[in-house]
Amino acid sequence: MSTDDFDPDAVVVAAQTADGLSDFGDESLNLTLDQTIAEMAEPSALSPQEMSDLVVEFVRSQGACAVGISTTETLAGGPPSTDLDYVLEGARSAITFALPLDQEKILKFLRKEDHSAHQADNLRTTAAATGIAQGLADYLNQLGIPSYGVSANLVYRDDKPDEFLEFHPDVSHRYLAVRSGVGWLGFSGNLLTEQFGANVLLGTTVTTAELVATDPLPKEKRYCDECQLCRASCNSGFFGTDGEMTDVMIGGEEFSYTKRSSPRRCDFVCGGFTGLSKDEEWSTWSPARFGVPDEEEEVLPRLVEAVVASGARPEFKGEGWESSGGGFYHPTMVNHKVNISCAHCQLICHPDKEERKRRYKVITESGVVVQHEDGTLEAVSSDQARKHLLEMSPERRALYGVTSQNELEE
Ligand code: B12
Ligand code: SF4
Ligand code: SF4
Repeated sequence: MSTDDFDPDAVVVAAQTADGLSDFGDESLNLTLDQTIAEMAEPSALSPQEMSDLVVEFVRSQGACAVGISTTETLAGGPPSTDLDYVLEGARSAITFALPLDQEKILKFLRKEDHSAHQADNLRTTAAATGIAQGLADYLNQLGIPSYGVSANLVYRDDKPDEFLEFHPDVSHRYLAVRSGVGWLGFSGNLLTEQFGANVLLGTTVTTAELVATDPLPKEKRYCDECQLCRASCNSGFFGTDGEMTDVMIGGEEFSYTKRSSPRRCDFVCGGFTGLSKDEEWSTWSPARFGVPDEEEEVLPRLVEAVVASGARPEFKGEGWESSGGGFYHPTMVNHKVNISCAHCQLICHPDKEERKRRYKVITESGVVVQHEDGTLEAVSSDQARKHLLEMSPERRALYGVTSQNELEE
């Protein structure tokens, strides 16, 4: 048929038969088209496996490097943060996925060459995880399947007095991810994926759709060999040292990670309020050197002191839309930004053990960070860092956690 013979009205008439479906004369063509139209418009035409394939493809097509599905059956008996009903009544399944962080930016962050680029990548990947989860929920909601996009981070339960500061998540992406095979929980408690190790961020969509659960990662793909380089690169004392583990049962499967102390320790260091190593030879990106107490009950008062001091220091610098500016807002603080200053336990954990060792060397040989008056950060030798602080006024030095000159001269 040439384009001159084409009659669009004839096609419309042919397609609009009494049953509302197509009639092109050819029976086999009719069957295929009728099926396609029904499937395209009616989700119930899809089997649970087809619907599962669809949601997995949805998040993969948006950049997920690993995806898993958990159901109320496979999450049964898990900790409270595996209860899907908490965010969506009648929920039956959850799709959890991992988004990789940029490796080049991670290496520059660990070498202390560029703080802002990795932080910006982390913030945008977090936003993308929330956005993809919400996008899938929007899609399913519009197909008539009630669904909910879980925020990637910084949403904490506040149901009981003082619960907010316990940092119990609405839904724990890690628990859902490990149960559904997105990755495996390492010694650090971080979720380790086969391809990018712990260098990923996680997202979840909760749905009332009946989906087919995926299995936990097979043994041969669980690479954590308890090298403990995560613990060695942590200046906060977050990870236990006595071999005690936290064991969690989820849907009849047991998962373990090292016993950790209060999340306040990680807040202290990863939030940028302090960062110097015990031997004073290297630091995180924090220019402050408040000591993290060994005694658990002393951590919170010391953290409060360090947080107050940080408010009077210049903001971290970072210019232009490609940077993270002076940090990001956290719900525990009003009108004051915090910065990702460590994340060593996550960023060091690459599937290749030799790469983990290289990253440990990089971290411990990258120097000590100091802050200039305009807010810029610079990594220098430990001696230069002491000199930098000695040249400050006592008042300004106190903002970095140094209250006596002797501490620097010893
Ligand atoms: C709270 C939180 C923190 C807290 C506490 C960490 C923790 N305990 O897991 C702090 C501030 C310390 C923290 C630090 C970090 N975090 Co964080 N954090 C979260 C958050 C919001 C929930 C973590 C979680 O699942 N906790 C539950 C379990 C794992 O914690 P638990 O203490 O062992 O739980 C025990 C009890 O508390 C109890 N329990 C569990 N849940 C609940 C709920 C209730 C109501 C009750 C009563 C009890 C209870 O049962 C458990 C067994 O005894 C998630 C986002 C999310 N919504 O999932 C991100 C998340 C885990 N964080 C992430 C990251 C990257 C980090 C950091 C590297 C910092 C950074 N730069 O971003 C460090 C890593 C520290 C570490 N090794 O864990 C990523 C992890 C990615 C990965 N590959 O694993 C996540 C998933 C964010 C994301 N969307 O990607 N984090
Ligand atoms: S750094 Fe080593 S011990 Fe820690 S989680 Fe990764 S592989 Fe496991
Ligand atoms: S993010 Fe840093 S301070 Fe927090 S647990 Fe990991 S290594 Fe320790």
